[in-house]
Amino acid sequence: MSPSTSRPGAHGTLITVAPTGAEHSKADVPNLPVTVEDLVRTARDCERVGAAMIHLHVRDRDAKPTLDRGLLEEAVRAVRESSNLIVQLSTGGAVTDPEADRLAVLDALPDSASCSMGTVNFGDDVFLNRWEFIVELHKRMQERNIVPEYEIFDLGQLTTLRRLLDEHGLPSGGHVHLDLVLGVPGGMAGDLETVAAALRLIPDGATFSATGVGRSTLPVLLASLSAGGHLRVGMEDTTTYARGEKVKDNAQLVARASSLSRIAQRPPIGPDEARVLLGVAR
Ligand code: KMH
Ligand code: ZN
Repeated sequence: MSPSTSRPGAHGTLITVAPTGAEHSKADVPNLPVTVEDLVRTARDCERVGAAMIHLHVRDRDAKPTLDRGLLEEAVRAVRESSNLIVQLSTGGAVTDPEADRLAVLDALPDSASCSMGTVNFGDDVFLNRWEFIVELHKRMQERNIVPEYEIFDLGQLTTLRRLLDEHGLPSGGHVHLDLVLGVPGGMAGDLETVAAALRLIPDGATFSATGVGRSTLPVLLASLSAGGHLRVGMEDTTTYARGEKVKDNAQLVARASSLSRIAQRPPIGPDEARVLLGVAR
């Protein structure tokens, strides 16, 4: 099996920014964007330097992760109004979020949503994704015309993705895009060998991005670029820019990804080209 490099837009690099996540506390990472205003500023800044999609988790007034419907809708609306980025909501949430709340994220009608392909140890926690839950997420996204990004934390989850597509059909938009998340403690290792092993299991015609958590950020980024893959970067996954140097802001990570994409002769694609690549209608 081989991922697609012939699809429109695949000559360039889709850069997704994941600015916040659910794991870092504001106390530990004071420059983490947590308010809607922060997210709007981040979206604008990151679009300017090469991002085409934003993967959003939202926080409450106390900067704690939440799946509050009103806040999700507000964030989707605000980012759409202030940027042209494709808006992807996380259905992964935090490890403590119940399935019903994670499914209800889709009612905020983002352009895209993440859909994790299996259960994985997540540091000292467990990120639970039962088969029936995965199927329900997939079906609800089909019904609502939301384009999934399948999150892959371990190699076996690529087998689950194939089963999902075989048994329940293609996603909205008809194209399969997945994100390899490497380097989570408990998931697949963040190195070149593991990226290469994943490539063999990616469904024909699918596109992929890759994300390396923590110190695996750069090895995974470079491996993905060299394999014709796309990139996800951001403070959800990385808060250290270089040894002993904290990330300044998300745009700094996007700018670095853009520069390396240009060097690889696969420059960043804009949001409209990314919509064509992913089959996002809006
Ligand atoms: N926060 C993690 C438990 C996703 O956004 O879909 C799950 C996660 C994946 O971040
Ligand atoms: Zn996430």
